[in-house]
Amino acid sequence: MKYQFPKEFWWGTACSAPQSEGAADREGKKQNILDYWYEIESNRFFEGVGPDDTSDFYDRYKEDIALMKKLSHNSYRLSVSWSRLIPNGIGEINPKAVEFYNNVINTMIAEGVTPFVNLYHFDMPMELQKQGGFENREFVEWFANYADTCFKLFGDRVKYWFTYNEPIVMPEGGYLYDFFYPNVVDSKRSFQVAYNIVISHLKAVEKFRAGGYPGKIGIILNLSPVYPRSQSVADLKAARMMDLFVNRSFLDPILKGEYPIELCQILADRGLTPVVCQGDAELMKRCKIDIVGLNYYQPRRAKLRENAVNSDAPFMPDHLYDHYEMPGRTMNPYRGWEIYPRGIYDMLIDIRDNYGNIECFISENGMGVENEERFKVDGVIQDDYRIEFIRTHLEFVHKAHSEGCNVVGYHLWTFFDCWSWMNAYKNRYGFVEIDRKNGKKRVIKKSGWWFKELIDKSGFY
Ligand code: BGP
Repeated sequence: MKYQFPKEFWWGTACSAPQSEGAADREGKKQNILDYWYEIESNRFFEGVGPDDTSDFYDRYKEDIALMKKLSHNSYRLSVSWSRLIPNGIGEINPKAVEFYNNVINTMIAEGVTPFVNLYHFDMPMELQKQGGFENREFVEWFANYADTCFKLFGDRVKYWFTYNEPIVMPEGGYLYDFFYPNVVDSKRSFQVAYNIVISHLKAVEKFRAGGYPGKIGIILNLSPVYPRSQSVADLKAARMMDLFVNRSFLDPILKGEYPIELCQILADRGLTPVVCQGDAELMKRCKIDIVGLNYYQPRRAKLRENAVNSDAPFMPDHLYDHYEMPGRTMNPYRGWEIYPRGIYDMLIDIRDNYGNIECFISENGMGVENEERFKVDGVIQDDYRIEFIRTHLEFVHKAHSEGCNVVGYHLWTFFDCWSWMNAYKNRYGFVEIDRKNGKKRVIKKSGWWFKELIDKSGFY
């Protein structure tokens, strides 16, 4: 075997509650921001498909978990829907939700699929959003209590917990660049949101430690190694700026216990420093995690800004750099993301060398493709491009592992085709097709079988 992985390596996939469960307004669940956003602006969602029309995991979890087992997966990351478990965000627990998550967790364990449970995947309960959501400092207590409720209810069986998936998406998408609800465009508010999320994560970790729950706790971060256009001082500086905002802004406070001084200075110079509370700095130093999940899809490339910033424009991080489109780069044209497998290696080396080689795993990696039905032969999608994508990335994961990176697993995004926010069902990512024309029938794609063989052999040639 040319690429042999350890026997105990985690193999599987990840998805989230809002993208897979469906049953958006059934059995006690109340609205989250996605349900609400869709209600008021369905035009922003591809072909008008909303969060009520997903993979129906709520009703079909048994069938789906059986399929995971069939494909030899030993782990799966799901998320708890906060607005299903605690419909108002705080207060009463929904017994139907407890029953559902208990059933899912128990079924997974019975099938030999270890549950990795994430607490927040972009789905703020609407009742909390109405009270300011992340912008309200009280949020940190709301989140910590929600996390503690989950630990108490499921912590006897769940051994891998994650506070957030891609926390940067909320300040970036929801408060800066208008690709997520609540569509605020305001850097000061965005930095406050980012800061409050970090503190809420720390408070949840504190609860986990205080409760003495067994298992590990971590967070899932989406990282993109940043490459400069050239070695010119100006391009290097642009890359450093981009890196500070897209990677270090969450990595450093969470893994090192402090923000990069340079980043603090940039915000201070512009009067954008978030409001902090007494004790926050100590909390940051104290509450360390056990494991970090790394989502990797694309690299980022930076160059010196080519155009001056309009002096009327309020500050945005991308005033400090420009995106660079490297000639000859390989693209996934459907998603508009560059494909650069070496980036996964550079990211892992960064964690090894600059973050104490903390235990980590690839928590998302994948390729969304539009109109996959055209690749069907005898009813099965022949997704050789996905196999190629995974294989080339895994070669670099293997290289990083053999060079001492503490990487313990690989999860593809995602198990079955799912609803992807504004892109809805445009791009398909799954090992398993959801045939929407035939009652959402599950059909394993070629890549699903290929990955099963890889897991069975703990590697590939
Ligand atoms: C990640 C998210 C996932 C998933 C994936 C694919 O950023 O954690 O929720 O959606 O990206 O991206 P998209 O759905 O935008 O194509």
